[in-house]
Amino acid sequence: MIQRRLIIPPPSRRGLLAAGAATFGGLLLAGCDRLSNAPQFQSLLGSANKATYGAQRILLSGQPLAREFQEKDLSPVFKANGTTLPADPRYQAMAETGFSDWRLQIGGLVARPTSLSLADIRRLPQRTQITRHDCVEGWSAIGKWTGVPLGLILRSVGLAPNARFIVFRCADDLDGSADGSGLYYESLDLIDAFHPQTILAHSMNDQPLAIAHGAPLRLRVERQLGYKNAKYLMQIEVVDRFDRIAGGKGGYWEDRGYEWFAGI
Ligand SMILES: Nc1nc2c(c(=O)[nH]1)N[C@H]1C(S)=C(S)[C@@H](COP(=O)(O)O)O[C@H]1N2
Ligand SMILES: [Mo]
Repeated sequence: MIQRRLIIPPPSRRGLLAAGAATFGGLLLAGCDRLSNAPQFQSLLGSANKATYGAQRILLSGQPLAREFQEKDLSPVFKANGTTLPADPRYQAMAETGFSDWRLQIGGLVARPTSLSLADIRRLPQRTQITRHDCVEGWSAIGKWTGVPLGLILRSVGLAPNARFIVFRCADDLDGSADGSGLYYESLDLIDAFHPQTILAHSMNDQPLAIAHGAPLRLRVERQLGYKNAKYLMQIEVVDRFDRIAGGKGGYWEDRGYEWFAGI
């Protein structure tokens, strides 16, 4: 097993709270129907998945935002960590053509599976945020991220009623395994997936994402530790459970002993 030095202690109490909230969210979905059937609510939501959206709005009303910073706070150097160039020749071929052939696959428990090009993603409504990234190895850096809110994409593909987690699959195999067992992946519950600061970022500090930082697209989930912020996104899969995926713990580092709920 790969050893990393854990400096930030695992927030086990918040982990328990979040687990409880996720279950509560499932229960709430049924009860939200009445609210989401109200006419003004319907016009607000358009074709979005109403029950899920309603449940998320209620749950998130008590969810704090991660602190946002100013331009002057940007770190002069933002360390690149973990993979800095995926070895997969298919990835490198896409990088050579500016990722024009790259597509983000979105599937699993969704009403409308789809795939999006980088141009598609740049055309959607964007959010920019300046936040601090905290790695368990004990370093932090402040960066500016621009991308599309994950919640917006999830609402447009429509979550199935049994959707519980969002799994992110990446292009890099950290172990260099031949069988794909070291492929980086991560997962979030719906609370973090629909959090307003959870974005799929294509730009960092006003520039297209560098390869070292996860080009062409990475997850930014600002209330969780660095390793939850999956780089080199290839696929998003909506699931009801993740215990049958890879090592069963919901992420590459989780499978190697780290907390799944890596709240800061
Ligand atoms: N696909 C992928 N995502 C990843 C990693 C990785 O090795 N591969 N490392 C994680 C860790 S531990 C950290 S701290 C951040 C580092 O992001 P950065 O390279 O932009 O600093 O990415 C996270 N996401
Ligand atoms: Mo990290």
